[in-house]
Amino acid sequence: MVPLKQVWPSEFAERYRANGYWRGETFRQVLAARAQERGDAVAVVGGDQRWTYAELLTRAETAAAGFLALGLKPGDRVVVQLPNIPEFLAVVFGLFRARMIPVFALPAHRLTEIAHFARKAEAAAYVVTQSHEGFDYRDLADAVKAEVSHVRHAIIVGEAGPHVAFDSFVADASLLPEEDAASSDVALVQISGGSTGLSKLIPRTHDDYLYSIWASNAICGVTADSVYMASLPVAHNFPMSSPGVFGAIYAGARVVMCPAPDPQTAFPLIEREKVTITGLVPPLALLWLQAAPKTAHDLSSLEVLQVGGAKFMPEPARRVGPVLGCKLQQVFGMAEGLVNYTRLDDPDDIVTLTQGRSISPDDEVLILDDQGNPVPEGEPGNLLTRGPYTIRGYHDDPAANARSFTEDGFYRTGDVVRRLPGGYLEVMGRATDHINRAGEKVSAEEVEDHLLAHPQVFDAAVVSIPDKFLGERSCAFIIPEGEAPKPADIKAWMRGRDIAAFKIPDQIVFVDDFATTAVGKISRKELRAALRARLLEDQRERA
Ligand code: OOB
Repeated sequence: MVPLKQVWPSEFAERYRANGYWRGETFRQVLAARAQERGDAVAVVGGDQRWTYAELLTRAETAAAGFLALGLKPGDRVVVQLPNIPEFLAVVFGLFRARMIPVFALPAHRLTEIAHFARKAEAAAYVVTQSHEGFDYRDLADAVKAEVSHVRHAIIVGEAGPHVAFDSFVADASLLPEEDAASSDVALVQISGGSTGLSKLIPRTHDDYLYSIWASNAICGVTADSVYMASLPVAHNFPMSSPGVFGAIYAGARVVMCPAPDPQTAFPLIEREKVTITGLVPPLALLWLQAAPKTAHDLSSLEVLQVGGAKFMPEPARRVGPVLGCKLQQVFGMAEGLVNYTRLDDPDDIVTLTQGRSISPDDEVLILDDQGNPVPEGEPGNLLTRGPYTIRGYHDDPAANARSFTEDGFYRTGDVVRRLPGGYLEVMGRATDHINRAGEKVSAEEVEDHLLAHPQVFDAAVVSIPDKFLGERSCAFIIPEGEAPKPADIKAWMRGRDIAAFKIPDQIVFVDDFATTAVGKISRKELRAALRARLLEDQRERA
């Protein structure tokens, strides 16, 4: 197995420790400590379940024993694909307790993506729920096991069919490893938004991830009295750690698992559980702003609404306070590390016009032109970063690492930003070709690759176009091979590729060729830019 590690040069690691960011804690210790201090406090609520911290610890230990009893070993990687249910925490803290490493997939992912994560992580097991939003994950589990031979076990939360039932796990303290992980070990694996091709694996250590979590608690006002509701899919870095469900657990607060982010589902839960803080992507924030004036539910407990994952425009940003009666906090983060927040006591203009500033005094933020020179303050440039919770490399991917990291360890975010006084950043857009569809990151190359597999597609280029509701949507330009098929047929065929639905092009345009200049070969990046410009031009003409 390729070892999973994340290593900072020793002078950096020493500084991050000396400055008190890396505390030498592990996730196992965090839950054990909370269960000791606040055993009777409610840790998590979801469906008809309410577990105290003591109960969560017991359930995590039972899960750990169950994984070990199956023959899984400390160090094994386990793909976890669960929706917002309390069992998510039992599974994940169970894996931490057994010194196994969760690899987080989103509920929307399908066979193509899961098989890729499982292969790349050399996973030994896969944990899913029986079904969610009409999709039966047990069939997916069959397919993953058939396709990836080292995935030996599928563990199902719910009716297991031929697989292992999570409910069948029995407590057995004698199986649990005595020795804890080192805090510098990899605790978990996040998935990149994938700006080029397939998603990359992001190994995060106990030290670095926990730092981002407790420092986020301080910035976001999360304490033992908070009630954090996970509205977005909990496996995503934002609701997981910014400060998210892990922040809530770190603080000894209460987590509310919201099964779906729409106002009809979320508003009653806010009222019932007296939720104080939650996070949304911009399109959902628009829905909440629309629904709030008409709702009969009492939302007055809500103190902070975080919005991030994609750019939140100033106009709706200004409406959050008056309409929802809470503070807006903009969050600009990435699974690779760096997270920026507007602060709760920032003036309105900062909160509505910027995407915040970074967490740590030791976050190094560079804004460079295309030649690599710093741009003057206030001018847009490419954002690069390095710091105590930003990775130095993806797992087992030298080519991606050479592209995405500088020699001195800065991560090239691919975002174009400008820096305002006080270190606040305004996100202007992306330099690279991905589509930020309502916070879901879609790689143009990955979608093109699928399209090229279609027998009637000669060539394809996928671009983002602005969308009032989603922020961006995807448009595929296709040169057909022979007669052009119907766009609906292409979409239906894409659905058959077993990929997340958010990757299916929203719009398909057939063209005769891609030639834009007489110069001959042009880069796909330029090609996409030219096609995108043409599409926007057409739209303007029609308007
Ligand atoms: C979060 O993480 P990822 O890994 O899904 O996506 C990161 C990318 C950023 O590089 C940027 O392009 C975009 O998402 N993004 C934003 C944004 N927040 C993220 N673009 C504009 N404005 C924002 N507020 O999306 C993520 C991770 C942790 C916390 C929050 C978001």
